[in-house]
Amino acid sequence: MTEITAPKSPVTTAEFADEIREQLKYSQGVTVEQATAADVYVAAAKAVRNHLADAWFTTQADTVNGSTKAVGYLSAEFLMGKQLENALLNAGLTEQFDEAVKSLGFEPKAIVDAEYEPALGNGGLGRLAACFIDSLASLGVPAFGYGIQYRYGIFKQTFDKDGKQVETPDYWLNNEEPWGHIDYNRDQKVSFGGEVVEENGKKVWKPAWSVRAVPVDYLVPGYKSQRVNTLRLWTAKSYDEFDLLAFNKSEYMEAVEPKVKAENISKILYPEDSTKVGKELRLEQQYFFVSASLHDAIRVFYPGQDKPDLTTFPNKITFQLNDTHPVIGIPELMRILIDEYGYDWDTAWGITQKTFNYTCHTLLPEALEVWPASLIGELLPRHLEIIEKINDQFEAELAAKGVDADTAKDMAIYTGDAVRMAYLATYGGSHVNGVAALHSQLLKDITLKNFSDAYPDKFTNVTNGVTPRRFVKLANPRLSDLITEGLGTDKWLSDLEMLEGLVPLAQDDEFVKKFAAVKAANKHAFVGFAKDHYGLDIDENTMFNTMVKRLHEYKRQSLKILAVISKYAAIKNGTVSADDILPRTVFFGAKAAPGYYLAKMTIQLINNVSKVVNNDPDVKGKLAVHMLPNYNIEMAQNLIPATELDEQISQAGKEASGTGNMKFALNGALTVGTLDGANVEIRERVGADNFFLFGMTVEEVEKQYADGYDPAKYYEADPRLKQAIDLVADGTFSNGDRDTYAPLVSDWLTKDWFMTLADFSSYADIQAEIEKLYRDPLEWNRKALLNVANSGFFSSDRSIEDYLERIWHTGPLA
Ligand code: CR6
Repeated sequence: MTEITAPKSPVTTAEFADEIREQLKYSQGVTVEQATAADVYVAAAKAVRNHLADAWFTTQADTVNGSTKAVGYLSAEFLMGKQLENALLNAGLTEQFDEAVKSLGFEPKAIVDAEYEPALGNGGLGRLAACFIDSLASLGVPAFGYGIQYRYGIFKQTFDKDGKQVETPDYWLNNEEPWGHIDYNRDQKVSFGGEVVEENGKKVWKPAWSVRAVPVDYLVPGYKSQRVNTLRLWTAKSYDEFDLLAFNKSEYMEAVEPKVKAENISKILYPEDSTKVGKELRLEQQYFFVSASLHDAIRVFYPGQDKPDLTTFPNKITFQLNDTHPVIGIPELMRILIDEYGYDWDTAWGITQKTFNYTCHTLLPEALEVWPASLIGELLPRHLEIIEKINDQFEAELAAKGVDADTAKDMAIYTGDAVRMAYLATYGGSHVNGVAALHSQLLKDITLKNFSDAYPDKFTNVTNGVTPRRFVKLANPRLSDLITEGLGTDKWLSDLEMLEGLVPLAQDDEFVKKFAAVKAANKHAFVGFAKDHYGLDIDENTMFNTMVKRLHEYKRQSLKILAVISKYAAIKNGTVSADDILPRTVFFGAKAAPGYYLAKMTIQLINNVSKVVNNDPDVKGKLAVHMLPNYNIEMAQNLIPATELDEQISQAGKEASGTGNMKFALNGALTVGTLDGANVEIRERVGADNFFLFGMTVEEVEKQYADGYDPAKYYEADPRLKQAIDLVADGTFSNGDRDTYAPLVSDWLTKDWFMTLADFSSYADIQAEIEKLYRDPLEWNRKALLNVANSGFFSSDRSIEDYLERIWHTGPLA
């Protein structure tokens, strides 16, 4: 990797303080004396943004004028997290900021904390997109992130007195948002509905209504690359402010209807994760941002040209489809090329197929989007015609390849009543990738097997990664300093595999003790964070054991809570002696999709186990459980560095990759996990001795399904499990009420689709091994350090390099 020395236009502390003062005065309209932390945050954000402007313009110019193909990352979600610290780091202004802010009489941390976290994503997929655009900029690759500026991000989570999840809207734009630049002059028109007619032998779409897509540009600064890319998020505006005729008749609600309808499109992020939601509005959102983005790319790369030569389009930009959400882009590009620019079908198809690539992020069949043809026909009639024609062509191609009729039928993109978006993406693009080695293999063997048989060369893998700038440097400054000390350089931040240089230091007891001291300090800091944010009193002399991720049955928070209950019961019964108890604090963080009944009930159970356990004097100092509300990036940045044991316990074959697992390993937690997703690769790299493996393999899971899985058998066989489930059933965690968790208990005993019960015994058994090691702090920390040293592979920089080589075939700007 080329080392480019960073920041342009360095400023002194005094100059930066002046810039903040100016922003306060001329843009916020307050004096330094009047300013609050929130004012200073906005002023500092604008000041740092100004510093990035020149590099942003140069990057844009080089992107358009150069010969390096750009990357367009089409994603319905970008879960960015707070921006200020990251922008300062990448602009090389952190120290100036700290000093400047102090000179103005503020604490730097208070200013950074005043930012409201933008939460335009659900979980892993959205955060991955944010890590990828950070890495693209840091590697100097010209790129655009394209998505939606939702007015409401993922809901805010609180709990009611019964421990149930309560969702409240996340109105993040209620606060001044200094990063996004709204650009009314580069808008796009996006149309819907109506009909297709024939005019002079040509198909002409006569849409019924249109919305105005207005771009909001976010700067994406690279770390030490001097490059600043663009994240362009579209917001929907109405062409008709209101209907004056209706207004004059006092029909006020009717008068604003068109505006409301248009603006609804970018109003809210669907709070679903790995689940299919077939909603009309969701399809509108997808088409809205994809259509605007494709037109925008043509505008950017062929400025001022009425008749651009779009056969060169795939040389200008390659579009990555982040899951199926943007797949409507395939028929949309066909439509643009044929209807708007007059290309013939075959030329248009050649361009389209070269332009797109598809990343699949799931193994759950229900999470692959399938749209009713009637809905597409109503909303996008021309696109449905194009999809039908793509399907005809596909069928002919399969027949020519000798694929039998039954198989071809199974592979249909268009079934007559539905459109399978994953199949459309697989056929309509050049490459398909999964997000971890195991996942990509299972896609080929199971989910997309027929496609892999017919088009083996399309399939590849790119294992996910996370950005070390946010998730090590910013989240864990103490560890970062120690790594820099150990390696004698901070270059590891742009070349994470350099962490391997720490391997020999794992044999140096003094270094391991320093590493242990970092963890202890992070735990101490988290205790303060938890006190401030949640009012909790946490005992830092306990093992910090964390499970944070979306609440989903396949992730098996149930397994963890049942193990906690079983431990609680053992302490209560005196089955374990006081000396044998390893004090633990268990942290959960998880949002459940609002309509996901069993997931919400699991949250309620965790909250009530927490209430009972934490208030029971018999287990005081030995076991505590906390369900932390509203898991988000900020919490991740604080909790992950403080965690000692991380839970990655999904049923084998269900978690496509996971990225939390990578963040924990890089921050020196040991993992207890199954052979699932990227756990497999983490374990391979950190070493089997430094990973707590338990549970069934994919093959064993498949065999159980085939043989007819019976969860009750496991309930009867392991008294620990039986006791835990009985305590849930008998009302111990519901004030004696036996009905509260009856649906959950019944699901466990009769269905248990993700085989929590079958894996319980091996999960409970491995706890002894975990606790034994924890009692030897030097050995524990040695292994934790080896996790850090061997996890450099999981940088999103490496993921991007894999995409460049295997899929995009492009590279950094010259
Ligand atoms: N839920 C996968 O489930 C993966 C991320 C990013 C997910 C998870 O294992 O790490 O994508 N899938 O690749 C979807 O969102 C469909 C996720 O975040």
